[in-house]
Amino acid sequence: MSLQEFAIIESTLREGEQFVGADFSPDDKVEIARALDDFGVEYIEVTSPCASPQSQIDCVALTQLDLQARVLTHIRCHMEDARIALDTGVDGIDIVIGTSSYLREFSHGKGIAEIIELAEEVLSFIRGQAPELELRFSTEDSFRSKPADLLRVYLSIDQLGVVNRFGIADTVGVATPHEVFKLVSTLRELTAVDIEFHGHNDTGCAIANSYAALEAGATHIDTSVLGIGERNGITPLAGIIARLYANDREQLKRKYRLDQLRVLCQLIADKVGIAVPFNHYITGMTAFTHKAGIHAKAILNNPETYEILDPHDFGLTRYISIGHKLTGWNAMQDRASQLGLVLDEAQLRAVTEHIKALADHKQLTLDDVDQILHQWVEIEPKTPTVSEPVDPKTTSAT
Ligand code: HCA
Ligand code: CU
Repeated sequence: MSLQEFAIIESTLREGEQFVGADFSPDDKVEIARALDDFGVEYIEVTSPCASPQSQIDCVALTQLDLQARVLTHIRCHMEDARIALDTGVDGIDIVIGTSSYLREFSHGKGIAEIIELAEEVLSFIRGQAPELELRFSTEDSFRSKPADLLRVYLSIDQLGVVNRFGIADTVGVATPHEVFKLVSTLRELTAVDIEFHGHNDTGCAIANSYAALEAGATHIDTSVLGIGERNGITPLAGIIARLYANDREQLKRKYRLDQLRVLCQLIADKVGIAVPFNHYITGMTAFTHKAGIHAKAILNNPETYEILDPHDFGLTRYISIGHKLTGWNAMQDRASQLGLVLDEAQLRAVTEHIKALADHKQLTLDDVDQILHQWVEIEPKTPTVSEPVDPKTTSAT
């Protein structure tokens, strides 16, 4: 059901600030929030106002930008944090507390009963102060928590009737899609409130896990641009967009301004001092590059043969790489026609063989290929055909 109706909680300004290279200035945050809003994410999650004095000022400033997106902040399950967050004017508060034995023992030191008690106190307090606020409660390290503990916590809090949403967090990136599907399905049966999934990418499953969460009935997915966050980060925005587009492209085109994705990735890459990875979903340099002759031929006949994503929907174009030994004459024909050169099939096959042989010994640039094509037209006159008599004066100067 949730694949039909889901929302993105974009956490570049919260989880993303936990990326080692991120140090967003107040102006950066405004610029990023506006860019995310232009793209059309439903929520923007920002760093806790308790993190530092400037974080508090920035959090308030972001709530005053008049964005379409709802602004959420993220706090510990803590009365003082709750008071400070309530004063910021955010649309919603995301609360988290660790439930795994690791975090109970080595982080906050509380048992399950204490966690429930504290959560009830904090959540009821917030709800009493702000009846309209969107309130989410999440367990941290959900997948290394005992299932019985998790359910005890969620069910107790559900009975209070004060939260809009439960969160499940794969804090260390250990979960598999199957495990995510199982846990979200169980929770889906037990509660009527929305369900959010937050997945780290340590073992490369973040996108698949987020998708599995939606398949199991989750309603909200956390992302960050380029996936930035603690360690190697969380579900990358472009990655889950690609996955969801492959499921229902019209829905994605309606919901988001897909042509803004590249700008967004470049903006964040610049701000945190990295390049957009070459193989990043949709926006990486090679995401729409085709190489082998067999692929190129089919792509030229019908791009859907080797593309599940249409680059034009993202304001991008495909590129067919031709200066290499795997090239084919169909790709060469396409390049020749882009250059306004007319070569017949025999010429194209011959020039392709020539280029393959050259590429066995050195790397060729597109300029090299173009030059060879131009020269080929001059030195290898087109084969005469009956319908097109050859005028020796014009064949070499096409
Ligand atoms: C962290 C906490 C968190 C919280 C996720 C959430 C995680 O920074 O370690 O509140 O949904 O990964 O558990 O990001
Ligand atoms: Cu996280």
